[in-house]
Amino acid sequence: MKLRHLLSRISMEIRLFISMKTSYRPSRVAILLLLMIHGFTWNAYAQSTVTIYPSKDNTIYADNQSNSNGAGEVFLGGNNGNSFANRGLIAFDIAGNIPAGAIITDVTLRLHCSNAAQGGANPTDFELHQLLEDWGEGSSNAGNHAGPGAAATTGDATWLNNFFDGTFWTTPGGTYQSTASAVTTVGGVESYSWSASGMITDVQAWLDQPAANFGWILKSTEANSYEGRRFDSRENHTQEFWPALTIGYTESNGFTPLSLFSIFPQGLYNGNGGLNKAKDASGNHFPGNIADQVTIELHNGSNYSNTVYTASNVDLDVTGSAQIQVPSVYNGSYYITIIHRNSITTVSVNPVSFGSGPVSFGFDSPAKAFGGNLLADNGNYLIYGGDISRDGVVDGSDMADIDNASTGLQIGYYPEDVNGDGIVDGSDMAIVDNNSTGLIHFILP
Ligand SMILES: [Ca+2]
Ligand SMILES: [Ca+2]
Ligand SMILES: [Ca+2]
Repeated sequence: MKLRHLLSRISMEIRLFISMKTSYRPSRVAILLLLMIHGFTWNAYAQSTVTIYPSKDNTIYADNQSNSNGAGEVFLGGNNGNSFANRGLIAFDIAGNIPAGAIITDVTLRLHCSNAAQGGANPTDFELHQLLEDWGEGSSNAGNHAGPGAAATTGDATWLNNFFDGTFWTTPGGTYQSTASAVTTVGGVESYSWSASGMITDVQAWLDQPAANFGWILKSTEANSYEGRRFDSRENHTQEFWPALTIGYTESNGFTPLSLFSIFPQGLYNGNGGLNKAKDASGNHFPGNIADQVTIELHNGSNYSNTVYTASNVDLDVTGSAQIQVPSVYNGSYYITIIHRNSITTVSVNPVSFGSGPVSFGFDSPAKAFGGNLLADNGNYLIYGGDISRDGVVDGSDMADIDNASTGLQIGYYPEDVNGDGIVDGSDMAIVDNNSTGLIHFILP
């Protein structure tokens, strides 16, 4: 079945289900389709993991500045016995292995140390730094020992050249970011992992701008002699020992899930961390665990008067939670605004960043609402009720609305029914009266 047909079938089934005009019960196929759609929604932000091997790796030598080891089975890092530094260069094809637009969540580099100076007696910190200039891997091969390196061939990186023998590093020894992206202490012969938030930043940048992906330089702190380590390269005859970069990422597939929690319109609050279901003349107005509906707006983070996205008729469940899928074209920072049919419009204290994964936000403390505009109730915080006219203030005009409706014995799902029990009466007036005395009004950025 085509997705469009499937969606229209589901939409029809839902409309029938909600209308309740007949003794309609959703068919098994409808329930199955709803489950499928639910699963589809969750999978819309799928987590994936991939492990890739280097696109190139090499060694540069401080003492033999025209040597290299492009095609060798190993690369080196750390100071040798004469306190000359060796540095490893390593790069991975990120954009060729991760879909564009993905969000990087985890990065781990595993290297196999196959030889350590003095048996690894001096555990040494090895740092990964982001390289800022491109470099090459030629056909030089220093063999298994690799210590002094071999004469560089065309295109090899050396201490002086990023591409032998035509172009030079801006900074001899490699041009790299001074702050390390990750540090791991290396002792004896075994496998080691580097994993830190700086590497996530690097890989995300390389995915988003492949032309700036020059990989990392691996170097020790270069403070002592005899701290050299030999690591297996991508040319090693044992694939198990190749450098391996494991990357976790999520794909938005067009939507960012927004999960809102602790949305408690005062009138519906049950006094115990949940909401009563709004009623009409014949009982619960909404099916299932839906308490009421709200409108969720995203407003420009630097100009609140600009509404960039609106989701209307969003189900608010009895736990005070609501979920929407925000099109991922909205990837900036936005004020989240909650609009309820008879409550004070309430706004997040700051713009919330979209575009880097699922967003979760709750009005669970005054510090989360702009202007601290929430009502404390035994450890929970409520959205002020009683703005029936939806003009941003609870005052005499809202009282007049209730007065008129209650005189007419209004029963049903009406904005004048502030506490949602299906009847407009004095209990609704009490909420409006209190909040009007407190001069409750909206506070917008
Ligand atoms: Ca190599
Ligand atoms: Ca009002
Ligand atoms: Ca009422």
